[in-house]
Amino acid sequence: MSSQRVCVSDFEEEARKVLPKAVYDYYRSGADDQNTLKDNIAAFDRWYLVPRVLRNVSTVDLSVCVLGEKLSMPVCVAATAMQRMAHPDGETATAKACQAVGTGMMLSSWATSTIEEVMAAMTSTTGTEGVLWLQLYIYKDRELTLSLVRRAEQAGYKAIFVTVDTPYLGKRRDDMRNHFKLPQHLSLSNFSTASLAFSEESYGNDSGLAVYVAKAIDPTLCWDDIAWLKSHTCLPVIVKGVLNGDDAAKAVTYGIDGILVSNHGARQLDGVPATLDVLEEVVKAVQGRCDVYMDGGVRRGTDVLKALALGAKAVFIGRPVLWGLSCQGEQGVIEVLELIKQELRLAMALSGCRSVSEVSRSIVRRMEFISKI
Ligand code: HOC
Repeated sequence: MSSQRVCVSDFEEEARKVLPKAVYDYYRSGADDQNTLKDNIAAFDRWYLVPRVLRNVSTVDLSVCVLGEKLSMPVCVAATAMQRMAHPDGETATAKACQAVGTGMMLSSWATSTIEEVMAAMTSTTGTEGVLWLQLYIYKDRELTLSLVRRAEQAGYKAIFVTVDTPYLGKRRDDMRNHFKLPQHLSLSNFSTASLAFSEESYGNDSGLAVYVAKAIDPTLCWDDIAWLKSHTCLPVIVKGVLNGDDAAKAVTYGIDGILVSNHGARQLDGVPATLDVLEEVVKAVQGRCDVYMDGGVRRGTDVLKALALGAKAVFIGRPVLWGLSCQGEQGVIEVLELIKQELRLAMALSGCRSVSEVSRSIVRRMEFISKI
């Protein structure tokens, strides 16, 4: 590992220097005043770790089973769009890195590599099929939506994560100021027409992203569409973007296979709680009837441990992976994943947890706010 990069923010700092401004801004930013963006990270400091001692932590097993697949750690790669802006190899480099580290990757519908080529790249490193899940947006055009699902099924993807927090795109000021659009040599590779591939000449004076979403994505989405999706695939369906215990309980009644507590990297509705702060509410609401995952603000091994203690089966990381990819392609992503893995191993050992199953609610305590009346 490069001696200069000892934590995720070292990768971010280097990525900021190598990326074009509009690309860095797009990856980094959140919606509106970005209060939730800051809070996703700050939330982890509101929880203390309360270790157990004298437990022989000479070996620590980080492995976990996620959606039926054994992974080397409870840290997976979140869907982030348009990764070839970060590095020429884009999503294929990220997939290979995941395979090298033994974890799973969620591929964005809006990838700059196809569903099939990402699976091929991931499989090529070890000869065994990689653990890939498809993140799905439900388009106004339902046939188009199902064609993505079919392709994922045929390519050997293991689950569908359906995004439910994006009836419209959140207001991202930097993207508006930058009139964001994809660099000309790139397109959303899973689509064949210029308008679906996000490669039109002009999107007017706005962020092209918001224009694209408003045109293509279905804002009428409701629970019946989850039932519709489930009726059209045999893959597990996980609802991505739940922040409310009542929604989580409702999702269970629709037979979903998991919930991803997510505020979309704080890129949609600003002012929503940090994901860590609602995780426990969701876990309580589902009462063990499905697995609960979380993303948002995870930057350190201790963050992962806190999320596991509050009931997450695994966490997903997005921006840290983009920073690794920007710094050094596949190798950079491997370094970020290994960094967090080693930090998690140390945090577990120092907390007296020898395996993920030994991580319990009792090792975290929320910092109390003292009122100054
Ligand atoms: C082509 C439209 O999930 C994000 C992505 C979605 C961006 C819109 C892409 O940036 O949050």
